[in-house]
Amino acid sequence: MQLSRTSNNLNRKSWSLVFLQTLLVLTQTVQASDDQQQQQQLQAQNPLQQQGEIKGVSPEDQHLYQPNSKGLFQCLSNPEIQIPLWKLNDDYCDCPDGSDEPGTSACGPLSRFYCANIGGPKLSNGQSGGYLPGFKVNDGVCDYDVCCDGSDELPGVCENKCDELKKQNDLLINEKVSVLKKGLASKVKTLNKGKDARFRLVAERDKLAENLKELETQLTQLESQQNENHDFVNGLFGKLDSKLAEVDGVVGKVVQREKKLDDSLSLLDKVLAGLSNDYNPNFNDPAVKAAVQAYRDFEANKGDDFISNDSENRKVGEGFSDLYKEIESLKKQVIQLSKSSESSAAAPSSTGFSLQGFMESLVSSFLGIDPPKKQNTDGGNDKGFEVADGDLDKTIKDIKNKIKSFTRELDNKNKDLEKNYGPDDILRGLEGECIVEPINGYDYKICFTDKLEQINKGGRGTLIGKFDNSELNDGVLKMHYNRGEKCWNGPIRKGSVTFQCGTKNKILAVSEPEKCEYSFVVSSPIGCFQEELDKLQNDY
Ligand code: MAN
Repeated sequence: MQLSRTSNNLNRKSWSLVFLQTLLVLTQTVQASDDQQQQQQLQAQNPLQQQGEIKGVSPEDQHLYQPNSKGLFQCLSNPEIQIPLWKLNDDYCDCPDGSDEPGTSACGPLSRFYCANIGGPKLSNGQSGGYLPGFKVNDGVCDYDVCCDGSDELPGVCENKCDELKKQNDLLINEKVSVLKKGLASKVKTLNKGKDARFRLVAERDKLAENLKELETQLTQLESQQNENHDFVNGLFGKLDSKLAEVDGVVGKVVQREKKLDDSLSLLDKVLAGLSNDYNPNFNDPAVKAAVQAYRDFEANKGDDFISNDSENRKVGEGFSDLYKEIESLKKQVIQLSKSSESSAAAPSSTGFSLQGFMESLVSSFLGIDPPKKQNTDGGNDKGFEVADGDLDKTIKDIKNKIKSFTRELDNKNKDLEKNYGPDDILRGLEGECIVEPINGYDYKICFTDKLEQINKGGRGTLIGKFDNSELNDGVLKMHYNRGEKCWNGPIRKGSVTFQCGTKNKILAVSEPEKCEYSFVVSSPIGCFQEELDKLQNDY
């Protein structure tokens, strides 16, 4: 009995346990089926989650929304946070990264919404499908620029415009392709002109460099010839001067000796005159009588020019001084004459008169020496002293001036060759071309490789800048103009020109984003690039 009661008790307990367990399982099953039902119900009600696809997620990202082994969704950037699937797109933000609400605006800018845009135009990413930031979803605005299918709003709010927009876009693309093709064809001509212009400039630069070299050689020759000639004339007159000094010395000595003789003679004359007058004839001294007689005979026959006087001696001295002066003046004339003849060193004399020959014979006969031998550099045909028109100093001066201006010109050409005229020097192809457009009360004038001007109604042009350089960035060509007129109370004016593809050169717009800094948009064939055409043709 006891045993059976005990056994009964045990059975009751076991049954209770089994019952409880069964109840628990049943409750869980009912709960799970409630969850599933709720989820199914929500899915059925929720247009944001249809046909097993998570709304707002691109086809390639759908797999990220597969439930894990526990049947839960793991937030994409925070996998430790796991939520039941029915919480996806339930308009409540559960995940910190917004990944549970791709099809609603619940997570604001954290989430992003994908719209498929089937049949729509390709977007800038090269695909039709686009992404909108989450806060633009269900805001009552149809964001057709990204979602042409209108799927960013609840059904019925935005009609699908993908077909219509695709047609419009196709027209635009076709137009763009046609402009690009025409522009590129015309660009080839400008490119060729640019290449020719560079070629010409290089040829001019090389010719200039060659001329400059020739002038420098000529200058060196003329300068050394000038020095040589001056040395020659100076040497010649140096010898003449020393010979004259020698002769002057000898003549001086002769004059002095003559003076001494004159003095002695005067003394003797006085002595003999005294003797002749004062001797005593009563003393019969035959020697005295003979001397007196001889003196009286001499006096009677000597003539007027027997004794020289000082004035004659002076004349000899003055004669030498005049000779020196004449030689000095002759030296000056010779130097002048030699300069003139040197200047035409390369040209033979038309007169046939040779200064060198003349000088050599003149000086040599005066000196009684052989004429000096001048070294010839041209095989014996010495033209250095032949007389012709012109002036060596002037020729040298002219050559020096020419060298200066040639050097400046060469420098400018080299600088120009280093300037950035765009890819393949294309801007050189627009050399000399200008375009004008009236905008905002001014005429704006762009001369491509020259000046950029703002012309007022009175016709006065204000220089915005002179062409300086260009750059090509991301397929966009830009020219820079610098060093314009100073702005009143402001900076030096400058401007930039951005090219866009067009069939003609035309100023489309101008703005002054900063005071006296101007920004132009110009359509031109040189703004067209094959890469852009290829991209358009490949992408659309
Ligand atoms: C002129 C023009 C303007 C410029 C002002 C600056 O009016 O060149 O573009 O802004 O001068 O004083």
